[in-house]
Amino acid sequence: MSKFPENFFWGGATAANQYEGGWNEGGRGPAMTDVTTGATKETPRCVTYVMPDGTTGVCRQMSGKKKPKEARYAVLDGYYYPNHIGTDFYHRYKEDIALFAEMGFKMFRMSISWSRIYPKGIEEEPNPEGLAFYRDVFTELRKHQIEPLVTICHYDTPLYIEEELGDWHNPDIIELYEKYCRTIFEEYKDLVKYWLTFNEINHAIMLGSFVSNMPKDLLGSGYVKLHNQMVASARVVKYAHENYPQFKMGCMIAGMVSYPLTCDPKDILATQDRMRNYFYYPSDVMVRGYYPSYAKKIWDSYDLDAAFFEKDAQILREGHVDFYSYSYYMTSCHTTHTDAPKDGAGNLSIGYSNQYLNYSEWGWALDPDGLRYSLNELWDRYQVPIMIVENGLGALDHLEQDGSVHDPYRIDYMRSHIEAMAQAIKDGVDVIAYTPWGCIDLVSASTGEMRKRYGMIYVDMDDEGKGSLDRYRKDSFYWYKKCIASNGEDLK
Ligand code: BGP
Repeated sequence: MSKFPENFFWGGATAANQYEGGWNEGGRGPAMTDVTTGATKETPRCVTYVMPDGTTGVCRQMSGKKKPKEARYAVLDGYYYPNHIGTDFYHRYKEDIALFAEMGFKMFRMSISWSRIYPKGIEEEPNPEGLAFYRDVFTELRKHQIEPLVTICHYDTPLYIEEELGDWHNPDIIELYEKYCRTIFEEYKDLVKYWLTFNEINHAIMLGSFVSNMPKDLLGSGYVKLHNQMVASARVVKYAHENYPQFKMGCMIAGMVSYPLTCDPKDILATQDRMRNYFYYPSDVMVRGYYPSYAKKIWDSYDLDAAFFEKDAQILREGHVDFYSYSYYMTSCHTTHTDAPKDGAGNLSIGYSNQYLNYSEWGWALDPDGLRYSLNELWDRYQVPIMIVENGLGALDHLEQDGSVHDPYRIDYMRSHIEAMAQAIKDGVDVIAYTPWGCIDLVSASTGEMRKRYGMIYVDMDDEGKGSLDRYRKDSFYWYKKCIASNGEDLK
């Protein structure tokens, strides 16, 4: 008997801003990702803008610093914006979905670009061309018996909302998001059953884990932003449950999984704090329907008024999700002994080196046991079905003359994580889906690079946007196909 349940959702995951392209086609409006430049692991991504007098400027995307008030975000000559093309799903979705079907996908995670449906986010009527595009995509998936898993917002709130309306700090955005959701729910009710309200919703409060010495008010404002998003999520979850009982609604959390670096009890406590602050805080609310008791301490530490969070208790209770989903790439270590060596760059957090683990070329810890550990922790905490909706190895691949790509490192990574997932299922965890990240090569979120590839399908495109965009099957493509065909048994 297979270690995996019979209807297990094997598949892959993508996001519109990194994959779809067609950024200014079909009536689509811009998102922040369209004014974000390419970069490398050493140089940060920047957003570009123009001042009223015509001078231009850039500011670091993740620094927490904003452009000058009077400046307007703009696409400038002389910069490269990799998200404009992504890897061209917009024009090649049929070919790509056929490849996913060939691998045997049961589920495909993708996102809808909000600004393709409502270009600024504020229009009365949706953009019919945008609606038609996703209808065609979902129909194509259904033709191949692939279940869509749709992220409603994956790092791409319409730029107009970010720039003119004050982003998610402004509670008025909640209504705009609700309108967008009502539109897509009604439009795709016969095609889509599984929805994720926001990608990595804890992103709003993770800034402090990327950048040290962030100003306190900026960190605190992340909790306000997150609260508004969680209220928006709860409202649409409630609406979906009342109007589309067939829908299954999920949260999506960045897997900020931490270990204590030593057995010093101070490190144990510091790590517990960290897991709560960055990882559990949003899902404690979204799954259980209320703020955890430790929340008050966090609000106090940022001088935030508890009444602001508590006023929405009822809707949070009424709009809790049906399942939990998360991205899992790595773990990081934490300690109060600050002289310990740091683990360098990681997209999810900056921590301390774990002497028992190896690290990827981008400095991400390779830790399949951490997947099993986190699955068990999450199951014990929430007791709802769990989807692993992102996992994978960003690595340099080489396209051979004959069109092959030999990526044994990726196969090793996937094998060890699938084995860990099987062990977690044996431990008793209800895991229902595995959709590894970037199943087809796409633009990296943190660096904007193409060279950081996750796919089982290679896309001919480089960091400057040069390439034919042709698709090639990597060795991992054939390996994953066997894995799926055997329901996770054949991992050789
Ligand atoms: C997650 C994001 C994805 C994806 C992934 C890999 O945080 O949800 O959008 O990009 O990380 O990260 P990167 O592309 O930076 O390697």
